Amino acid sequence: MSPSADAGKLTAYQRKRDFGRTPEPAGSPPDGRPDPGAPRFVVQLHRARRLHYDLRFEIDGVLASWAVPRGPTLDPAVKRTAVHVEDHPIEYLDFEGVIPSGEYGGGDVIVWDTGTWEPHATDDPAAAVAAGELHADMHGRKLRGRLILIRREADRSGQDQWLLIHKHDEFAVSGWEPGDYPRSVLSGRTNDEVKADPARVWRSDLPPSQASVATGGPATVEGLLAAGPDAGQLDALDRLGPAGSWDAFGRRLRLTNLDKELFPARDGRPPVTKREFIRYTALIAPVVLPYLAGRALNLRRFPGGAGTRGFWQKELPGHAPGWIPRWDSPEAESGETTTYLVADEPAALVWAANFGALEWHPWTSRTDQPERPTYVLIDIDPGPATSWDDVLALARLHRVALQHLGVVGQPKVTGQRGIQIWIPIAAGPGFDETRSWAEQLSRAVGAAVPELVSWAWNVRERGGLARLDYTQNAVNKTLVAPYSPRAAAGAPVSAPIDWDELDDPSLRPDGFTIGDVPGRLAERGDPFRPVLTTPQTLPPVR
Ligand SMILES: [Mn+2]
Repeated sequence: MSPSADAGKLTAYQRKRDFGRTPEPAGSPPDGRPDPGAPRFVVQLHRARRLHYDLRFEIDGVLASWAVPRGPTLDPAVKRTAVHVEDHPIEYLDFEGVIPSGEYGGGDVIVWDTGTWEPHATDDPAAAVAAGELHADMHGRKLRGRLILIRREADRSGQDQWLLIHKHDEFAVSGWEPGDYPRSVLSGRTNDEVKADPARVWRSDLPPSQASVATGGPATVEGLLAAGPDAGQLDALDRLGPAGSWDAFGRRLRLTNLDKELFPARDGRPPVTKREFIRYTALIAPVVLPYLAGRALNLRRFPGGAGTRGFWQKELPGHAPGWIPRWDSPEAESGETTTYLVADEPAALVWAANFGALEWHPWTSRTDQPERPTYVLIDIDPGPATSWDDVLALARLHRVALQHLGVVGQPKVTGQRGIQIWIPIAAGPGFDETRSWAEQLSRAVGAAVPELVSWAWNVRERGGLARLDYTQNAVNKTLVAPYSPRAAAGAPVSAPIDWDELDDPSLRPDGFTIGDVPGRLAERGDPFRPVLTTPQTLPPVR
């Protein structure tokens, strides 16, 4: 295809929009270079004049697009109408936000599903579209298996009408309705939550890698907290006996052993019961979900309570309800975990809490690209001889190093003795690259304070010093999620903090608990939000 033909691909898209008013990306014409990765797709749920789903396939550097009023389905018995619309720019893949009313397509948009796809029975999908029939194998979080688009005879409306069906294959599910899965796979938010606070907006004045930015803050978190159980539902939880059914987040959850003391007493406060832990989980679920959605979740289970020895539970048990979102690891060999829980909806986290999962440890990569992390992790892991002041000093040095590099990273206390820093990146580099980057950064920091840090692998050879653990930057290695409780007396929480709180003399690594984190969030907002909205490219460490 000639460059001039490529340049014309977005003309219709750009002509319809005023980029001074809409937050949508203006997009640039494809540069003609083949993209090395598998082609991507996105489905946006768009509440404009009429609610519809926009199904977009990456083909030759743009997104070939269809508007599907009733949405794609996995149900092979269902035929859906799809209207072929103008190509959209690649930058639209992660567009989520509010298009002002009065503008073209005015309304709210979420990324309802995304992933990769493969054309079936053709290696020229553009020609297949031109010929009126496209077969697409979908590797999304919601959409799986083969979708088939077939152009219908032109009707009097003049619209380019197509039919969308799902093949009878192993991924087909009878009765499957897209409306049952209303949340964004990118942010965990619903259209209502995006409308209430379009925290993720597109800044068309910035390069694509930085253009998706947060305007978030307390208002966002208020909206998210409001998405949790209401007073009536919390009352119902309080009124349940030791076991029973609880309706929350559109699911009926079977809860057990609610009066069991799960976390031992601390600081003169009584032990924390399972009922209180479930309550915290439900309150926090809409806030924590964006950090978990679309990722395999490793659970640390303590069915006997935090005072007992816990264990890792990675395999989703066979008795899990059928609605629990899950992911089958394609790389799993025999004896390894094959099916992981994916907390794509808040009820799934409440189910895990009832299952004794006191700690939630998400993968750093998403299930659609398990070898491509979206966070770099820095773990300041204190040794027996490391004081809290030493941990703070190491955290401050990392802060300075990140500022020097112009890289955004956000700290959180671990709920135990340490501090972790999460650095958001655009999916692309493999784990070898992120691990090596974290090692270079931490070695530069460690060189400034050699008396505090050991690089010995073996804990007995560390002389009680801290370790800057870059090795967690690996597939299926995890750090505890923001806002996850820790299995310890008093139910401490791994709480995100503002960098300036390092200077607060009352800061403690295990000082925030499930009793006070919801109030702290309502008061101060979520300082970790940049981790969701800053897809960075790592600069060289120098
Ligand atoms: Mn649309």
